[in-house]
Formats: sequence, C-alpha cells, structure tokens
Amino acid sequence: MKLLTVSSLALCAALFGTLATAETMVAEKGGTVNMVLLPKFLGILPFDQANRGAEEAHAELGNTGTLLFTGPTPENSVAGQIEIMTTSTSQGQNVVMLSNNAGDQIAPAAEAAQAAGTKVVTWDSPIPNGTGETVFVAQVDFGSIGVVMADMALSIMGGEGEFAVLSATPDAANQNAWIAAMEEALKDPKYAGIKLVDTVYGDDQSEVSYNRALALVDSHPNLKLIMSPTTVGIQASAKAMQDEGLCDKVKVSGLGLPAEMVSYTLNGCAPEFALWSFVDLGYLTYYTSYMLGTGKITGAVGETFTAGRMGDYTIEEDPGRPGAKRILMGPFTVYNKDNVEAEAK
Ligand code: RAM
Repeated sequence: MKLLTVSSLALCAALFGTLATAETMVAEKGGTVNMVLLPKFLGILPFDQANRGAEEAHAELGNTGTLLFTGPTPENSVAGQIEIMTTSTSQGQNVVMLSNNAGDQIAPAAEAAQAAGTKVVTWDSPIPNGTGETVFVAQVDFGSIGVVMADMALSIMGGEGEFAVLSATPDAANQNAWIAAMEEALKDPKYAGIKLVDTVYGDDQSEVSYNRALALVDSHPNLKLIMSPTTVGIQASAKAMQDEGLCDKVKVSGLGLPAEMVSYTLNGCAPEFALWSFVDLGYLTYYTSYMLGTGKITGAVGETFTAGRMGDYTIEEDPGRPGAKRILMGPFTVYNKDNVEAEAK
C-alpha cells in the first residue's frame, strides 16, 4: 500500500512536470540582455518599422542591456551580415535577431555564435537549413503567401495570361520560399489560365528593380502582370510601369507597404497587394529574444509565452523546414483601393 502511494505520488509529479512545460511564461522586466537587430541591410522602411517595434518592447521590458540596430549596405548584404554575426559573437552579445539575406552561407557563423553563447533568433527571413538558429519568428505562414500571390495574380489578370516574378536577392530565404510556395499553389487547376513565364531579381535595390521591371516588359510582349514579393521591388515596378505609361497593359502586385503603394493602388497600376505589420514583427521578435536571453524559455517546441500587447505564442515545428522551429505571427492583410488609404496614414 505504502509503495502504491509513493508511485502514485511519482506519477502525479511526472504529470505535473508535463503540465508545467505547457505553462505560459511571462517576461520578468528589468533583465540585462544585450541584443542586436540585424536586418538584411539598412535604409528601407520595413526594417526601420521592425526596429520601432523592437524599441517599443525594449522600453516596455525595462531591459538594462542594449539594443543595437545595425546592418550592411544592400550591395554588401551577404558578406556584411556574416561579418556582423561574427563581430556580435566576439563582443559577447546575448542575442542576434537576424533577417537572413545570406541563404545557408550564414549558418557556420550562426553556429559559431550559438557555441559561444550568443543566441540567434531569425525573423522575416530564416536560415533555410535551420542550422545555428534557435527559432524563426515567421510573419505569416509561408505556404499561405504562395496562395495569396497566386490568388491576386488570378484576379488581377482576369483568370488568364502571362506574368513574371520580380524578386529581391537570389539568396533571400524568405522570397525564395514564397516563390516556391506560389509555384506549388499554381499547380491547382483553378490557376490553369495563368502562366508564370519568368523570375528575375532586382536585388532589393530600387534602381536595379526598376530596370529589371522594364526589361521584363521588353522580353515578354504579352506580359500582363509583374508579381513582386518585396516592398522594394513592387514599388519600383509600379513606378516603372507608371513612368512608361504602361499601367493599362501591365499591372503590378506582390508584397508592399501601404504608405509606399497608396498612389499606385489608387491610380490602378497596382490594384491589389498584401503585407503584415513589420512593427509587430519587430516587437514579437524582441519579446522572443528577451525571453530566451533571460532563460524564461529555451526554444523548445511547445513552449508558450506572452509577448506583451500581442498576446500568447507557442514554439512549433516549422512545416516548411524539417527540424527547424518557428513562432507564427500573422495576420496577412490584402490591400486595395478600399482600405489602402486608411493604412497608409
Ligand atoms: C522587403 C524585404 C523583406 C520582405 C519584404 C516583403 O522589404 O525583402 O525581407 O519581407 O520586402
């Protein structure tokens, strides 16, 4: 009888242990966590917005450590990101928050960072093979971006015709995954009338993107739409079509910032596009990193925590990257002439 009691106590403890891991962790304010917010490069609005969200969380949590917003130039993005990752490690920073523009090339530097005690949290754009990354803060489900882009193409083109993709840089993990997801979505017979005829890269630089958009029109005389899954590319493409008086013939869509797209949406050059909040993405990434840095979470699947005003999030397996983990933010907003002005303010 005695034995039984002991074993049922043990059972209780085991059960309680299981329940305890499902507990929602809440941040303890006033910790000291030195953090680096490392975007693909400096100088564009979405990354500044993400930094604003991170700064908001930094102040709210009373972190007595530092928040450093630093990044390479667009021309030197791959080498620059790897260098900053390495420097942050040797400086003993606690967490690097990375929007990866270097594909798997940054994995060795991220692994070295982790080995030296610097955690790596990716946001916006993950490390494709997941190596060296604690967790990825995903803005929305990557598969759903493919479907949203396929749907926008279908509706803007009236169900038929040729379109092309104007992407960011060839190593951008996020854009590459979204294009692959769109190609997957396009296999559905409902998209049989629309055809993806080309994919080009504007390197997330305005001038390069502008010229690539014009080149696409030249090389595909029947082109009806440029789909650009980058805030830089979509704006440059819309401007190029507008400047050349081509908006009646070639429409533009993709992922853009309302503030940068409003005029093109109202004049019909870019009737529909989508995005999420970069401020919220920066805020959630900061919370995730602070929770990791203070040891409140470890980055294991199933851990749940409260991210301030945004509510509760749980670490899960990343369905797009076997063996890697994500935290899913959302939601996605599709903008058109009815809602773009309100959001652009
Ligand atoms: C650009 C960047 C960023 C991407 C957006 C949609 O700003 O490439 O990584 O998330 O576009």
